[in-house]
Amino acid sequence: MIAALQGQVTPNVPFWLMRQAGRYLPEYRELRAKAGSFLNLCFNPPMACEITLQPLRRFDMDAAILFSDILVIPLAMGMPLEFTAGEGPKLDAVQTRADVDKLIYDEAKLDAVFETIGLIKKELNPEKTLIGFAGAPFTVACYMIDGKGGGFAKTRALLDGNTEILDGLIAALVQSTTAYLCRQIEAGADCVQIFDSWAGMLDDTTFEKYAVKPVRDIVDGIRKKYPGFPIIGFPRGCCNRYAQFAQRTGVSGMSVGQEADIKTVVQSLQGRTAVQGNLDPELLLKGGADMEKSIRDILDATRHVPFIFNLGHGVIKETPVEHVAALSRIIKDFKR
Ligand code: 1CP
Repeated sequence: MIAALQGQVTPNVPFWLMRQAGRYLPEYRELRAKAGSFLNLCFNPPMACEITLQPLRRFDMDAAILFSDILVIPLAMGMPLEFTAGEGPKLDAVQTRADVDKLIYDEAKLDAVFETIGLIKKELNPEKTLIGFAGAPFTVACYMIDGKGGGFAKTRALLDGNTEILDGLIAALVQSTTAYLCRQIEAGADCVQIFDSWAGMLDDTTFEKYAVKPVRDIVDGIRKKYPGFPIIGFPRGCCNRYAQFAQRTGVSGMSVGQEADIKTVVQSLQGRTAVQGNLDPELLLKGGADMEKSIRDILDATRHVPFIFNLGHGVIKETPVEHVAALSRIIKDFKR
């Protein structure tokens, strides 16, 4: 996987899946019930380490992704956070510039995350890649402004009007996220992915200001300390802007959603940035011949460029484990 991120067309196609650790796995559900809450799980290093490794035992992915969440950053900045059953995250929404100024990133609150990385690193086969991650500033800001997932009506209103709160939040998040990712790297992450799940909300002007610039600042900040470090970007739902994003941020890999035409993406990136993605998670849920055809089409389209197989978004929780096993076999049997 690291070779692909360094621009090599590898003989075998490396693979992992977004949300590969999660509710579609019975062994995850078992530990989740024991932990009581999702956040207890995230901040319990032995349990978070175990959950990180569960999918690799079953499906032998080439990479493990740290088990945590993008919303631990607002938590470390002093925002109360809760995950309520069936409803997703709830935060005390930021409403004024004074609320933004009160936020102070306290990295010690994330010590459990760095300890988890250390544990995973000890247990993980050294041939496998350990992926660290964070949310991109814009996506994390969406949750901090609206206080929950969903339509992000308050964030949208700010984008159209007074951007002072959003600008202040983004600046604070660039700082904290850069520091957080550097600590993950120091603890043992081999590469990092920056998830911008809601960047699709942005237009041409705001995309440059809120998706490209903050990620470029984070990439520059990381590489000042760790030159050439492999970083994957994922501005989800922005398939017309992947080339612009890759070129302007300097990421090593572009994670590609299922809505993108993979041939067009391959052409636009010209082998300069590794491609990752783009199987539709609905096809993994469905399985069978349709899934297999789509996997083969993606493998064919990416045959001559650096590529990491993945989904276009996270594994859906009703996905049968046999479908993931079938996917793993197809990828492993494929030789370029
Ligand atoms: O068991 C449960 O009830 C918790 C479900 C869950 C899980 C398994 C949440 C709550 N987060 C996670 C783990 C998680 N989240 C990982 C772990 C590693 C892996 O991929 O296996 C990662 C990388 C994330 C990242 C994340 N969290 C994103 C970015 C990627 C994406 O999905 O777009 C986002 C937007 C979140 C916020 C979040 N956390 C959890 C939920 C249900 C949500 C979405 C809330 C919403 O509806 O907006």
